[in-house]
Amino acid sequence: MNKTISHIVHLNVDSDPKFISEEMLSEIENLVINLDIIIKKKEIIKIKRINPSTLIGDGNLLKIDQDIKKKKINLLVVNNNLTPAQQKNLENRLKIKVTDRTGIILEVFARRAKSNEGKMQVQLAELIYRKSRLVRAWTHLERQRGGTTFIGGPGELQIELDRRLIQEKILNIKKRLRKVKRRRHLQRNLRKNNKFKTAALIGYTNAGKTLLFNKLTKKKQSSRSRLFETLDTKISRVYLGANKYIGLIDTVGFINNIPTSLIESFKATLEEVNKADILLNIVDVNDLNANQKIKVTKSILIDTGVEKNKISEMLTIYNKIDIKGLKSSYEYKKNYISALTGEGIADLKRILKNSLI
Ligand SMILES: Nc1nc2c(ncn2[C@@H]2O[C@H](COP(=O)(O)OP(=O)(O)OP(=O)(O)O)[C@@H](O)[C@H]2O)c(=O)[nH]1
Ligand SMILES: [Mg+2]
Repeated sequence: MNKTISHIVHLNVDSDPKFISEEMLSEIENLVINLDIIIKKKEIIKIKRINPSTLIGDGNLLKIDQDIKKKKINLLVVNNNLTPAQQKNLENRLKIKVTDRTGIILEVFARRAKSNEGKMQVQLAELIYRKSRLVRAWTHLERQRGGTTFIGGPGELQIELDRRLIQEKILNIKKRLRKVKRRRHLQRNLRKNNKFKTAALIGYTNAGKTLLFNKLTKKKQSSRSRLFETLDTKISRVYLGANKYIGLIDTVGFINNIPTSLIESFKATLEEVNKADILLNIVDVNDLNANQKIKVTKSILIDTGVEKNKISEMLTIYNKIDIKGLKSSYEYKKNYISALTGEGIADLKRILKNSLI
């Protein structure tokens, strides 16, 4: 079977918010590797102005074209968002499949989705993406492996779904998701009757939310160094001492430039977050982009309809203090923990107890 061999480009536009480009490149690299795609070349291209028709300017495209031929590359990944026209122009020009950041993120989500609800939400996001762009879908011979429609495999067949059909499917999934929402609502009411307060772990993907959830609840949810390991929401009790409990919620992680179709579709999952009494923003303390990621997290919360005061009262928890041996510099700081070694967890429980009860 022919492999997908890719070239990854991250465009650093002068006017971009100041995310560190190298980190952004390694983030997309990580996602692409997770899709079993070979990376033959990766580069950061600095540009002053974007080219409206292809995003990437002529000079750079020429070089990319040469590489494609030399290295037998069959997929160009652009770590920015492309308009449908730009995507089409690039494909026509380079004669290979081109995908953007949204395409890659949707594909990763599709592979990770396990529960019915997760699958429905990802499917909805894909349909919204496809409908708004009317891009041609690439049927995937690897569908059985959980892949979907955004990256071409071998022998792929290009099809275009009728817009009406897409719309029908969208309505159908939305209806099914509304049922999930009603069920959640009932469950929440039950919890309320039990006088359970809830705290939601939120934040950038890979920050350590699930490991912390496991530590606090003694559960064994899958926590791995893979972006978007968690897609479904889980809730479990945590004992805080003195006969006090809270419900702790673990949920899907966030990412910069998250596709709007995903935010739209994950509203059922994220509702749990909206209704939580307190939000804990888990941040990897070693992350060079930590501050940018905190901003991203806040803006996604706003987009998903979380109340402003809940966001301003959100607690930021710095995780992974065990890495780099910086323990002593965090020793007396509040909100600094290691979900791995358990440092700071007792303090965190105290903070939760005080703020919730
Ligand atoms: N060294 C160290 N590693 C940690 C710590 N917390 C989490 N990790 C690791 O970081 C990786 C990501 O952890 P997860 O718990 O899956 O992260 P997450 O925030 O749930 O990620 P998503 O589900 O993708 O949103 C895993 O490999 C964890 O073992 C920590 O305190 N110290
Ligand atoms: Mg997780």
